[in-house]
Parts: sequence; C-alpha cells; structure tokens
Amino acid sequence: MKLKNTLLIALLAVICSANSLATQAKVCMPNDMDAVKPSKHDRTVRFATFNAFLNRNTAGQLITDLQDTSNSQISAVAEIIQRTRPDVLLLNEFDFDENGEAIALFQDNFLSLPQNGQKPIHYPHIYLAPSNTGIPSGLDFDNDGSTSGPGDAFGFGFFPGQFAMVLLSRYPIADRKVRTFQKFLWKDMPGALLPDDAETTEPNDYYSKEELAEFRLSSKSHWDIPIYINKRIVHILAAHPTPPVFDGPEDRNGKRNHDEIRFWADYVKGRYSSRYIVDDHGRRGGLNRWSRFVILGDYNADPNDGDSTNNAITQLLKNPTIDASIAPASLGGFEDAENEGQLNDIHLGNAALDTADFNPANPGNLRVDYVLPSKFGLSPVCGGIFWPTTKDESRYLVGDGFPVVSSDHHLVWLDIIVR
Ligand SMILES: [Ca+2]
Ligand SMILES: [Ca+2]
Ligand SMILES: [Ca+2]
Ligand SMILES: [Ca+2]
Repeated sequence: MKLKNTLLIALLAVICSANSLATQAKVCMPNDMDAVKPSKHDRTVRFATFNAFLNRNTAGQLITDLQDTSNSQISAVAEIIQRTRPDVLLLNEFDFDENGEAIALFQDNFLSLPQNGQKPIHYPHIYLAPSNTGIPSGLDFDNDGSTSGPGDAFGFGFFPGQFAMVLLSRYPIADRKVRTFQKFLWKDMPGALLPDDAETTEPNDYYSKEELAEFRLSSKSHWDIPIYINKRIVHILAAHPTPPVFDGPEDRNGKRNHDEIRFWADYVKGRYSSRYIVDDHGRRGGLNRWSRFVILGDYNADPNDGDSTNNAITQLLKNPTIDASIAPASLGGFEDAENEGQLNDIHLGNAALDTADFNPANPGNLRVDYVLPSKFGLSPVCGGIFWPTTKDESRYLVGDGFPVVSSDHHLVWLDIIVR
C-alpha cells in the first residue's frame, strides 16, 4: 500500500504537469488490479486492444503451441483476457492461418478453460483475414540484391501471415459488410510521404516506378469490421502499422507508419478526405460523419517519444471526429519507467500512459496501443492498461518486459457507452 501511495503522489504530479502541457486527456486507470470490475452501465461496452505476442518464427508453430494447454506464455495471455473481460478485443501479432485453426484452439484450449481460477470467457464471433506480412512481392524492396527475404514481402515477415491480427467479439459481426484494404497501393494516397533516394535529383524515388506499382500501404491489413451492438452499428477499425524504425536515412518505415495511420485519419474525416480510398472489392470512400467507430490496434507511434515521423499519431489524437478525451493508464507502467530509468527518464510523455514495455536503453517504454472512439454516438467512460505493479497479486502475468512472460505490450481497454 505504501508503495502505491508514494507512486500515486508522484504520478499525480506528473499527470497535472503533463495535462497542462501536452494532452487535454483525462487519465483513467483501474485502482485495483486484483479486481478489474466490469462497468455497471448496461449500455457500456468494453473495447480492448492487445498486442499479444502470439507470433512464432515458423508457419504452423503457433498451432502446435496452442495444442499444449500448459504453454505458460499463452496461458498468461488468456488469463489477462479473462481478468479484463473485454466485449470486443483486437489481438495484434497473432499468426494467420486460413482455416482459423489457431484462433479456434486459443478459444477452446485457453479462453474456455479457467486460467489460475479465472472465469472462462467465450467469443462467439471472430473475424480474421490475410495479412500482407511475409507474402513475397517478387521485388527487391530492401535493396539487398535479392528478391526473397522478410524485407521484400508486402509487409515485413518471414512467412505469409506472421504478425497478423484477429478480432474477437461477444457481439455479432456484419460479415458481409466488412471492408478490407490489404491491397490499397501507397502511391494512390494523395501527397503520400513516399521515401526519397537522396543520391538522385528525382523526388520520392527510393522505390522504383515498378516497385511503387506494387507497393501496398498496409504492412498487415486495414479492416473496417461493422458489429451490431444494441441495434447500432459500430465500425471497428483495425490495423497494425509498421514500426517506424529498422530503416535508413530515407525513413521508409517511419513514412509508411505515418501514412498507415493517416489512412484511418482520412477514412473517418468525411467524404472529401476519404474519396481516394478504395477497398479490396473496388468500392470507394470512407465512413460518413454519422458513423460510430472505434479504432483499435498497436499503431507503433507515441505522441511524445520514440521515432515517429511528423508526430504520426496526432493525426488520430487530434482528429475532429475522434474522442481522445479519456486516456487509459496504469500504475505499473509508471513504476516500470521509474525503476528502469535510462531513456524513460528523458521521455516527455506521461509514463502511466505507456502501453509497451520496451528496452530502457532504446526506445524506452512507449504509448503505442490505442482504443479511440468516434465523437459521434459513443461516449468513453473509463478504461485502463493491464500493467500491475510489483506489489499487485497479478504481477506474475507481466514481468519486467524481457524475458517476455505474456507480451511486451499490455492490454488496453476503454468502457464506452453506445448511444
Ligand atoms: Ca531484397
Ligand atoms: Ca531522389
Ligand atoms: Ca514513455
Ligand atoms: Ca520494463
């Protein structure tokens, strides 16, 4: 309790200064990790995003691992979900297989079984689709002289579907109204931040004309998944933009990350902004202004720290159609940054808002995972980040970051009233 009080006082000081400077968002966190309680309001729906680190090094390995109900990492991921009990949950970094075998095994062998005495949870509605990761392009995107390898795939990956994503829902999914943007070409975004080869006078020519004719914007996929909640339609907008690092002075990944985020910013901003957008079935445009939506996912972009290009995430946090007024937070994230220091000490952002537990030497902990509702028709109530402190009973589910116990990211949730 003492530790919690000390932390809380320090945290409140940081929140007050952070609020006056960077964000106007209200910080919201669960006050007791041992009992994350579902909201009482009957129209309140819990939306969550979790980069669950359920990717593996080879195709099929995840399915093999999911057959072993004693797998400790997968059990820890499942227990976090059972404790937080989201109604709608996006999992990032969940390897894709066409038949949905992996997600069925995750449900049957883990979520449906009590983990350390937690109540099982069942998701009757699932959405999954192919991801650009690991699909060979046949081109030499990373300029290493060969056209095979993870850097030449449409999205970085060692096999098709690595690092993919899946949506789990207690509410029905309007399957036939789902739109995917897996194949949308980067060059078709007006004013795209196409990287430049500084050695030539031609602008934006890091990728050749032939490469740009094939280069897909989405490193995984972008999905608009409408779900029915109490006779309303809420569009889940799911994506996982590429990390803005692992590149050179041309900043190809930083620029792609920026534009992958911009895609949703334009998609929700109305007819003029979204008119260039085309889905995988050739239908044009984005959402109209009277649509309810919740953006979910790991966007690999922190509003204050890390290596984002042009402060990419502010395209969403300051978007006129998005309500970013409630920022989920945790005491555990605040404590971890205090304990590990290094780059965390010079970060500008409030460490209680961090969602990823990264190497303190570089880049430090970051806020990269988001649940962002529309202003129209939805009202965020409160939320949190599942990041228990060293004094919490459930600490064993998260560890210090490395080695990874459950994931290097933390589940983020937001309770939202659907009006
Ligand atoms: Ca290559
Ligand atoms: Ca050039
Ligand atoms: Ca931080
Ligand atoms: Ca850590």
